[in-house]
Amino acid sequence: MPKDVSVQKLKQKAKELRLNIVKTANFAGSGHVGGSLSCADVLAALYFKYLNVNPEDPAMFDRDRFILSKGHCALAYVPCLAMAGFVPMESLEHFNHYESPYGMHPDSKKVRGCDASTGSLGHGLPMGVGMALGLRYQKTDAKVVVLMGDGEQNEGSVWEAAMAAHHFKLKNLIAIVDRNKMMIDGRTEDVMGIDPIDKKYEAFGFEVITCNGNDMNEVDAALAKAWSNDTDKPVCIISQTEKGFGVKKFQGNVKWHYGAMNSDLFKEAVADIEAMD
Ligand SMILES: Cc1ncc(C[n+]2csc(CCOP(=O)(O)OP(=O)(O)O)c2C)c(N)n1
Repeated sequence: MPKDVSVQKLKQKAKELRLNIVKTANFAGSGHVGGSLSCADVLAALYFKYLNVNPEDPAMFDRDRFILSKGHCALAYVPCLAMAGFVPMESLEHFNHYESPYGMHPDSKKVRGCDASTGSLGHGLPMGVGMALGLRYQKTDAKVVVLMGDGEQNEGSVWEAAMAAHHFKLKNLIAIVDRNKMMIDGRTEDVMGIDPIDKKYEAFGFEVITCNGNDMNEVDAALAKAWSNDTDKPVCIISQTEKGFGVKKFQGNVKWHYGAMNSDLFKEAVADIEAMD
């Protein structure tokens, strides 16, 4: 059951998360800022309204499961877990440092509240299918949410899992595609086109919802619809976003898939985010 949290509050959380993303990248010396900033709104809405998770009891039996399939965006995920109380805020200061438990990709054995180790793209949806089936056998109403990249859709294993999700009628599974239209080395439609991605998921038997993933009103409405899924199909949210959203120099700039900020750029990034609504 989603919590009663206003869109305004979720917007504040997303802004706070964006600030923590650039601060963490600054502590680490570099990071996947582009794809982390694009999915900040979805992560904030999930962790502060929708997911039934408990920082006091991260292994709670009937918790909802979240899988960051685009694992390189641990730069957004670990700060979000810190804000939600799963890991100490100070942990952000040694993100990706030597021997830190908080690496560039999340490790479920080291990061409190993390249910899946990810980083090799294309594995989150297959894991999510297994978890969703397991939860059904255990007769809980818990949901499994898998956040994928759009470049990640190039992995064949995503589509094998999508077929299985439909076959097993996994209505407790919510796949989210962060459709920021860019991957590591260019625009998705130049590297290996995925459009029409909504029609592809429809054809694979998903209930498809499209939203502007950088507009909290739309993110909230899309997640509300996904949470009250009354079909027997898995859900796929196509979250239309902009890579680097919130920082002018990063927005829509493929060079900022991954990078290191100098101190001037860091200050600019913080100022841009602070000026957001
Ligand atoms: C199997 C695999 N191949 C290659 C990589 C290297 N890699 C890291 S990020 C990335 C681009 C991913 O693009 P996308 O899924 O669109 O992520 P986003 O743009 O949201 O950061 C790639 C190819 C990887 N992590 N896993």
